Amino acid sequence: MVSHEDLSLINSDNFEADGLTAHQLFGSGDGLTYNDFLVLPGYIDFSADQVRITTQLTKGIQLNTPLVSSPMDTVTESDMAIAMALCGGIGIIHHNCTAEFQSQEVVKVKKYKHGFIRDPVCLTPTHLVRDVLKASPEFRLQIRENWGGKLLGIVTSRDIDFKMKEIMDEPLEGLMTNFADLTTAYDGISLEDAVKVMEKTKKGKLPIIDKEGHLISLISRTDIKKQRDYPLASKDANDQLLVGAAIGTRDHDKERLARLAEAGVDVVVLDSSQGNSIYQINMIQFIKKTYPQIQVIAGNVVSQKQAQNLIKAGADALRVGMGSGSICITQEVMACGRPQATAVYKVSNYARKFNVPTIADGGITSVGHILKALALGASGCMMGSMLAGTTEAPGEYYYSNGVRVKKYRGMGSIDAMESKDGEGSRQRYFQSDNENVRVAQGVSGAIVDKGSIHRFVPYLVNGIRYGCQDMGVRSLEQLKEQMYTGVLKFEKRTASAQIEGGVHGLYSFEKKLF
Ligand code: CPR
Repeated sequence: MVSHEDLSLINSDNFEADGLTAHQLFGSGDGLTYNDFLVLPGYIDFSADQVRITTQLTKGIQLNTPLVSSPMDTVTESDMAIAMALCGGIGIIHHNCTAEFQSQEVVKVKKYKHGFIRDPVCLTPTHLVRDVLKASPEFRLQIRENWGGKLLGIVTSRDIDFKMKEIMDEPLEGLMTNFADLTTAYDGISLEDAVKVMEKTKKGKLPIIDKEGHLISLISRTDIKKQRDYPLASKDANDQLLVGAAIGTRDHDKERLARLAEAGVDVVVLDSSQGNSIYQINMIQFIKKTYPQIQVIAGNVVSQKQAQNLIKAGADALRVGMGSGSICITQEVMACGRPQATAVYKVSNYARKFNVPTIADGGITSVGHILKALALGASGCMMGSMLAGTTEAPGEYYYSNGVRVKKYRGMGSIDAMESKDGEGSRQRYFQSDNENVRVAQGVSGAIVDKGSIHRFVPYLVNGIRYGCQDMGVRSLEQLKEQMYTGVLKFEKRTASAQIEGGVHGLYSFEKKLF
């Protein structure tokens, strides 16, 4: 039985100092990384699925999850951007490529329609069965059209798989189902209506064509059955997926920007390792004046002084980080940068006075790091290595010592800067196109196969929700509010605390995350 005195004591908030406020944690002048501290747990009176993780990516764009894929040529092209947007985040298409390629990738995301296959394999009537196998080894969708693009017929596995060996050298002409016998639908049809047509006609494939009969896309019954819903998907007012693209700040980037704007890009990232420059200020002002509909993420910055210039110029969000990336040797080579936790806290604390969201970029290697970045005031988390190695990342898998891996490289690595279309990458690090001696700021490596973004990102999303629950906050806004008002408490971790916090003392173990 608790006595009266005990009750009044227990009801008073009369604690000795227990934990540090963020202000105290970062007040000492030491630069801290995500591993140098922990958040103290709060009070739970709600379930994890009640946690709202909606956030502002920029002043004008809200996302349902705070996750952003980095504009790197081994991380984000259209496949990644589509998957990220479907899962509630956003992908930023890299610019280590021609302006034409980059804007096409943006178009693919904007034109993406859930359930519609965007690039069905197309061959001509004179192609042979063996060509079908080459073009689409798993032969899921064998469509054929003439070179002008008009749909003439369709070949599916049912037409060829029984007698495959005997007909290897037969032209498709005699095997296909002719256009006249096909059920097709016109572009613009909704997925629901298309499914109804397929149910009625009992067809497995429904080609979608335009008024002239050109093939636009394809719907496949088996694929639809595999489709899931994406309730968190990031969409614009026209119901199209959101997408970003990176650009530099040179004059000819204005041409790139014009193409991206025409393609319908929602947000551009001014891609520089040190964003506090006259070039970037001029570019922000130019974009805000010329394309007011496009949001601008400026950066990278790590100090309040750097942030001030870009906010003044009109940035809609700031990208924070210098030297914390997994592939990065900037701090070693340039002697400049800042430990990432300090950078995120300091810049976010300044930018919030102007309602400018910040994106913590680089150095995230776990869900815990995402949570810490958010707890320090970031509104979004940009990731490279976390998302590289997934099915949707550009590049092919290969085997290294028996392990299935994909390439992942820094944009300032020699490899990226010397690549054919590596101008974007060179610009990010202020290197001229015909420099005799390059100064690398990153390395090139490999990442183990992580499977699909469609499995990995939901794991991150759930992890964020459970983490917020442990901290006792029901939303990312509440997380920030508690941090800034000093309710959320932190603690530094000594070197031995970090060892204690990891797996230790085991002879062997398997780390399976989801
Ligand atoms: P991780 O998520 O892999 O730790 O870091 C990705 C971030 O690293 C990128 O979004 C970018 O800001 C930064 N980055 C990319 N290439 C880099 C090189 Cl070569 N050097 C320094 N930072 C780099």
